[in-house]
Amino acid sequence: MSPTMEIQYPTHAASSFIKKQMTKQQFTQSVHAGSNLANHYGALSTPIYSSSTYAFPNAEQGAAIHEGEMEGYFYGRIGNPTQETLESALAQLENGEAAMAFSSGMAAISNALMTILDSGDHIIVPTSLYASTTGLLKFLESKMGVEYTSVDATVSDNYLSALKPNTKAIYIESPANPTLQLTDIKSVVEIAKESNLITMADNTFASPINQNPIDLGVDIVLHSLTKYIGGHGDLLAGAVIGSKEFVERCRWHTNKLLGGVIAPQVAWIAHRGIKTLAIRITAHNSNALKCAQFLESHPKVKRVHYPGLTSHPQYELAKTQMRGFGGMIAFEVDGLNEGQKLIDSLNLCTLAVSLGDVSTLIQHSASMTHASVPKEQREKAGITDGLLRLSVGIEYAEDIITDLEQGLSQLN
Ligand code: LCS
Repeated sequence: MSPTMEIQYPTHAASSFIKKQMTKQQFTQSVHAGSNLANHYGALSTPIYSSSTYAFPNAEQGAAIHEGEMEGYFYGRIGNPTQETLESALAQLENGEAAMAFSSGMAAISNALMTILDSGDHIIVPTSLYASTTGLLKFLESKMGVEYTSVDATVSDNYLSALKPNTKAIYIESPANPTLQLTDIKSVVEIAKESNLITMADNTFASPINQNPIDLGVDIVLHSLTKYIGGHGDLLAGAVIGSKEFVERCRWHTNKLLGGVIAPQVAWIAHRGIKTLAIRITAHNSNALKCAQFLESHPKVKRVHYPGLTSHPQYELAKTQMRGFGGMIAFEVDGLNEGQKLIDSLNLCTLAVSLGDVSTLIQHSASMTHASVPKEQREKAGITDGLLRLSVGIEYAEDIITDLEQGLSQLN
């Protein structure tokens, strides 16, 4: 095996599709998005503004800045120049008008949901959903009287059937955690628009390089920046991207009170991550396709869920709404014991939750990320006991495959 680390494009039809669709926008924008040299003495890397408060020029302007009537910084909970650089980059990458960065993905999601939903409102969400998002909805149900309905989001009409007079918003997670199920974003947006509903999409699994929900008509995009955007497993952060009006409500109305603001140091690391996002995602896409093809051909693997496989039931849909198929794979072995045996015998693939890291991570969804979901609901969402989730890193693809192969060879 060659020790070089060139990005390998397999000769699979799907990978030439990925290569063709990645454009100047993804690569050049990643490197430059958000930078504003003139505002920072020409500094190529926006400095970390480690200041919690900002002096007002005078009393009159101080009052105007404090009330958001005049542009300017005054207190770190509302914003900071380093944070603004990150936010501007995120808005550009997702083709949104504005963005706000938060201290975690959950801080972003809870802020957006609480900005939209009032007591008595109803929201429709996918059954296969990040478990803490489901947990948050249960929390909002018991604390605030918000209603939610979970639907199989692979069938768009299920959103239509779940509509109620008090439905306010539709929530999409595509590809979904951990099953990689897709939602037909355009057709769900159509359903929402007919009833004047707000659509929100968690785009964490795809990343803005592979998919832009706003281009498909979605109103609000959510991200855990902890994953691909940070990319190195060294930070926690999140973001809301949407219209200027909505983002300003998240900032001035909700976050001023909830306070889940991103630290300037973390905003700086997240922005640095964006500079290599397109090139990293290209490597994740390419490696994941190779791993998925290997797993699909292995006799100990019962099923592989990866939207870039031609055998995936939503492969055609994936091609219409994604530029690349991402670095996440779910695959099934024969039950919990075999799954645990496999993850315990891997050497290169690290047993850890989270995802989007440059290192390959593997976890067992039923006992880890989705352990809080009752078994019956887990199975309804396609999370079987033998389901393993692989976040394929950017190591040399054959090294990841060799590790998976030796682990699988130890199964019965
Ligand atoms: N959205 C998705 C799709 C996620 O996978 C996660 C975290 C979040 C939002 C929340 O982001 P955070 O607050 O952690 O920045 N997903 C995790 C996972 O699958 N394993 O560990 C965390």
